[in-house]
Amino acid sequence: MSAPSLHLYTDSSPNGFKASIALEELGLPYQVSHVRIDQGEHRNPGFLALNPHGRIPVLVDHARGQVVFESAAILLYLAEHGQGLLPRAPTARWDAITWLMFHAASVGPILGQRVHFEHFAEQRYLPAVQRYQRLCEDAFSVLDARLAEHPYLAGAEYSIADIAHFAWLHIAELIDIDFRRHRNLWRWYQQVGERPAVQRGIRIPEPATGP
Ligand SMILES: N[C@@H](CCC(=O)N[C@@H](CS)C(=O)NCC(=O)O)C(=O)O
Repeated sequence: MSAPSLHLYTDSSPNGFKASIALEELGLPYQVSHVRIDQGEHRNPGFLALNPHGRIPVLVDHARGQVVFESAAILLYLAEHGQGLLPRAPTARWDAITWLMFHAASVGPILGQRVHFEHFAEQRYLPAVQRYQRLCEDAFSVLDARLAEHPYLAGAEYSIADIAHFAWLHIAELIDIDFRRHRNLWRWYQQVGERPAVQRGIRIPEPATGP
């Protein structure tokens, strides 16, 4: 049997999970290469030839000779390729794209900086910690208000906008960034997290076995 056309380069991380969840949701065949960030593999010349910014995830579609990086672009590519996860009706479609971009431009970077300053920075710089805690709470409030009015971010339909947000909120929860008081966001988070494809997607790449 020939290898699947879609090839995902990823690591166990929020941006990587967006792509693997979408692939699982769409039921598309794909192969996975585990790019171990902790071993600097994202700085290898072969990987930099795919993404000059040296970040996962990267999706290669061998059939079309197409390389896509940036997780939001990968989600749009997969939605088009797999014909799903993006509503067809124009209003809901643009709502999904709007919330996807809100994620890409605001929620993802804010959570990324918060995690860095709270957990990984060599020194604890309180103004930065407080700034990203405040920005994070603002973003959570915006999401909570939207989800008070609609079951999903694009409205009635689950979409790539939900996948993008879920992946980062999953990491937030794992490291005890508490958003339960945002009750609509928490309800949505639990609901999305129960989806079998989401459960599978957050286990990719599979943990290595053996030495
Ligand atoms: N805006 C990019 C961010 C990608 C990103 O930062 N990926 C992280 C893993 S979640 C990474 O590759 N980090 C390696 C590094 O920062 O050197 C996207 O959405 O794909």
